[in-house]
Amino acid sequence: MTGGKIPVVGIVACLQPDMGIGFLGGLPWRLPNEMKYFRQVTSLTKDSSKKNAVIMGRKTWESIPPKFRPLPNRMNVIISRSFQDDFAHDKERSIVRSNSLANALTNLENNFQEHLERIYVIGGGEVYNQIFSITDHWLITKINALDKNAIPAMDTFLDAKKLMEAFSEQCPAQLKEFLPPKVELPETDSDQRYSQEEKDYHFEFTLYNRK
Ligand code: NDP
Ligand code: 53V
Repeated sequence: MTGGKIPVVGIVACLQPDMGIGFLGGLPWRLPNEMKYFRQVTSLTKDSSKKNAVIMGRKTWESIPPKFRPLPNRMNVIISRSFQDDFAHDKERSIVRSNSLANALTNLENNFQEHLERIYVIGGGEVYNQIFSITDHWLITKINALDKNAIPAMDTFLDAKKLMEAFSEQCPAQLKEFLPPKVELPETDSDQRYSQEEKDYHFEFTLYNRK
């Protein structure tokens, strides 16, 4: 069967207002409920015959605790300029190693179109910076520190200007519709937003579509 192209979706958790995403190669926070959302969104599909692919930079791959990688039930695509091959697929482990983002996307499109529902780009900063022109959607978890005097240290950021130029935030109902029905969302708050508090943070799940 042939179809349109596989949608490419950026997924990221950012601390407001500066859109910080990382520190010293790791995440600046430990938020199990946000991680659960990330796992469900990237693992679940609307069409049960399909899977999702997750594309990540080599540094993000290396920062995932070894016992959690490859991320289960997803095709894990790691990109590094030092890899030899355009697209080397280890089917047993569901890992692909690719020497460029363009090669990774082209090969997924050409060889896995019928089997993949979405391609999620899961980080980190260098890779996000390259995908504003090719993503169809962004799933952004907007995190706020409850105590404005206790902001964690961050050294990696999402380019908010590039995001705002090309994408606009959708209403919460659109987010719900976009996600596979089995993704668990918190109750909506008084503003009808999907938000929750965890540890020292408040966060909100949002969807941005291309303008
Ligand atoms: P990345 O994870 O973006 O990895 C960068 C590496 O990816 C490069 O050094 C290169 O590998 C490879 N790469 C990038 N672009 C290409 C390309 N076009 N073709 C081939 N290879 C490419 O690193 P960052 O340091 O920017 O980001 C890591 C940070 O992001 C960490 O702090 C992490 O915790 C955070 N993060 C945060 C997330 C969030 O949602 N808050 C999500 C994911 C990560 P090589 O050097 O081998 O050539
Ligand atoms: C995202 C840097 C939203 C992500 C990446 C893949 C990530 C990075 C990482 C560690 C993990 C800490 C941890 C524990 C268990 C399992 C994993 C995979 C990780 C994950 O170190 C990410 C991400 C998140 C969390 N949320 N919204 N978007 N791209």
